[in-house]
Amino acid sequence: MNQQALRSSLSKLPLGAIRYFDSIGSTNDEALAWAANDAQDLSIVVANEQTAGRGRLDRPWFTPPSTALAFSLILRPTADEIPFLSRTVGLAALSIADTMEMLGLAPQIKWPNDILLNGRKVAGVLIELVWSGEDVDCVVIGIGINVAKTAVPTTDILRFPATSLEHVLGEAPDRNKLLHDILASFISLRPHMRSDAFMASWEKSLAYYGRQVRVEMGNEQSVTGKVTGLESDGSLKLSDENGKTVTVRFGDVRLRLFA
Ligand code: BT5
Repeated sequence: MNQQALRSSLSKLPLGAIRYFDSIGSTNDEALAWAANDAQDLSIVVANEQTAGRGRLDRPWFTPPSTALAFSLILRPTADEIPFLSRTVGLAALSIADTMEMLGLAPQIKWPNDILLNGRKVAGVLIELVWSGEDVDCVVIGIGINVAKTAVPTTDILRFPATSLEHVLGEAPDRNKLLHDILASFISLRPHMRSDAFMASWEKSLAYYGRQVRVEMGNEQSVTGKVTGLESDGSLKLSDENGKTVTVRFGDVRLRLFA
């Protein structure tokens, strides 16, 4: 990733500052420290390689050099946005999905934070918060996308099948252009995050809509049911075997093939 090309590709977007690293532990760690300090709204940290990239629950996120897009976007939410912060993961996922659609692809959002192509994970989102007392001061949105085939980890570390843009498109798209388009899409969707239309398009992009799934919530706890949509805070709604609505706030969703 050429830093100059990156900066010039992003120069027309209304971003805060940009920090670029050839190699870093995790862009989210850098962004969290920056956010706790003086980062402006829409500042970003971009890396060509991560040596300690993280997913949820400190799971590893694999980002080998020059193969992937790994970045963290810092938001300083306005008072109007604060009540809707739990929708941020949808905002990020829809920005990625919209950009992939512009490439002629058919992405789906596997609730809450995965983007799938042909049923395989091509990207993940990790949202972390910086608090000031009892208030949220900043939101850090970490995004990892497998661009080249070699970004995809070997199957033994995967919890779910993975793919890359190169696998699906036949060639790896330009990472600077991809980053530009995702950020542009994020910036244009952000003012609509509070609307019902935003929730409708998020629901429309959901993988497994109307299908039977199991949601694993850790500590050997799980629920099963048919995906019926999203609550207004972005929680997943399932209809259980008795037709009762069950709401899930966190977990890993799996399709139940023999339900
Ligand atoms: C995620 O977590 O999917 C969130 C990933 C966020 C990564 C970005 S990169 C920029 C920023 N800086 C960071 O340090 N992180 C963010 P989760 O749903 O918990 O999925 C994690 C699981 O995905 C792991 O346990 C692996 O099984 C699998 N995995 C790891 N690397 C992968 C890859 N490159 N492609 C597909 N799956 C992967």
